[in-house]
Amino acid sequence: MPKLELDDTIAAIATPVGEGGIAVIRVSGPGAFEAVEPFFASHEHEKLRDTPTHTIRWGKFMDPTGLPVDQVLISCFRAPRSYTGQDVIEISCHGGFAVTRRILGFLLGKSVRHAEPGEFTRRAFLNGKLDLTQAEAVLDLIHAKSNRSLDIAIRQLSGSLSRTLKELKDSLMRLLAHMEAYLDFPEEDLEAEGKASLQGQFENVREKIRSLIASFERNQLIREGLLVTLVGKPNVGKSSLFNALLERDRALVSDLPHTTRDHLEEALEIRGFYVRLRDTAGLTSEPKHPLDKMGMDRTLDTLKESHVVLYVMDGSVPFEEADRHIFHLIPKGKKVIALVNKSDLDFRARPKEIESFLGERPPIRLSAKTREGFKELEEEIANYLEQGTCETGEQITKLRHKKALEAAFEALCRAERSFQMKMSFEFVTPDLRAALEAMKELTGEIYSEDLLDVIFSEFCIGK
Ligand SMILES: Nc1nc2c(ncn2[C@@H]2O[C@H](COP(=O)(O)OP(=O)(O)OP(=O)(O)O)[C@@H](O)[C@H]2O)c(=O)[nH]1
Ligand SMILES: [Mg+2]
Repeated sequence: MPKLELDDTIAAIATPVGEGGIAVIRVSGPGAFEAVEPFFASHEHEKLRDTPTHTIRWGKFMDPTGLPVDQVLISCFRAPRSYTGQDVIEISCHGGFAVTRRILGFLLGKSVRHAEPGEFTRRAFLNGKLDLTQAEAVLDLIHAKSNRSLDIAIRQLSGSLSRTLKELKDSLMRLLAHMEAYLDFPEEDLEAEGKASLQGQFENVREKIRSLIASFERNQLIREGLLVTLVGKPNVGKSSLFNALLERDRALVSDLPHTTRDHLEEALEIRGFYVRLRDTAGLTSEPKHPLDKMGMDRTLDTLKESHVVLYVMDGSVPFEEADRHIFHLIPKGKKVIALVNKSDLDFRARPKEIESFLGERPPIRLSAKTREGFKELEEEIANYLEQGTCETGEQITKLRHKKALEAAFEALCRAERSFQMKMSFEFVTPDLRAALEAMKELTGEIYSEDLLDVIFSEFCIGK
């Protein structure tokens, strides 16, 4: 990406491409008002340059020959009270492919250029409207696929992570200031009380950083979705359960074994969590057809990746040795929820036999046909996610955050070790400073153009 300036004016369509009720074209920069003025005929014959900030004007967007292009609403925001911190105009026009292109086309020219992806938010960051973690939260908010990820993104955008990081930075600065004070007055001997207090400060910051790092793993499941896979013998009703959970006929279902040959994946939301549900080819101890074998190999690969395995049995037929065999194909350590399907039919599997290998947790009896037992299943999945993810306290969402915090953590631990070894404070302060720098990189107080390019290139144009 070329080096981006702040003092030019940019424009882009901020809404998705296609047809819709309205679309918004956003213009930001010192020349925003002048750029739109020649094309706007206000209903009240008012000039845009006289329009106060945070007001909306109705009128027509005219082409250079004076012919109307569309009826529009123009929202005016004057610097610094705008999203980017600059003069901003948002043109709300009708949401059509041609109309938005035409309006944008007239605006772009000598004094206005097309915005790069994420450039509006990049300007907001450069103008101090957002710190870097908040700018990243804008992207998380747009990409959120469930209520839980949305909650985390909005909290981060509101600045709650920024406040926690600021507290950590302040604590590190206090620690550094104490150490430096003793450096300046080497004759002053540090008393036991002072040492204990410094040690307490080290521990406090260290543990807070550790807890933030740990929140990354938990959040990964919330963001990227829990992979939940249905496995079992052919014909036990995996595809029927898949369809019933999705509430639509996505997978083929038949009473012929091996109906499903390849796995299918669909997203759904369970109690606010983003879940990726997978249907798989039925497993047998001895596949007869080469295609069955290929399907089974795929199922075994899927099992390795899964976070939760829904192990399905058919309660309407006697339990077989094959059920036990399949159960043992599930890799150790996976969260397994055992399901006995077809509860609407007579129960012919003997519970004792099932329990003999499932262990202490009884299976959930359910029916793809009547949806009996679905609540219990959803609860079990949600409980698993809540245990794994919903600790109270602040959370981080990006690998970048994790890496910066790990760098801060390591530097802090080095400083703490030197302090405990009673080394001169000259050997402690450089590591403390390194920890502080890592924290500043996290919030964007220290940044490089390359870093901004990486972060904002993930954004869509117009954000
Ligand atoms: N009565 C009843 N029939 C069911 C239920 N679930 C599935 N079936 C029937 O069982 C048969 C097999 O269902 P599928 O969903 O195709 O089974 P599958 O496990 O996906 O089978 P494969 O794809 O071959 O591995 C079909 O005839 C379904 O209508 C249920 O809860 N109750
Ligand atoms: Mg199937």
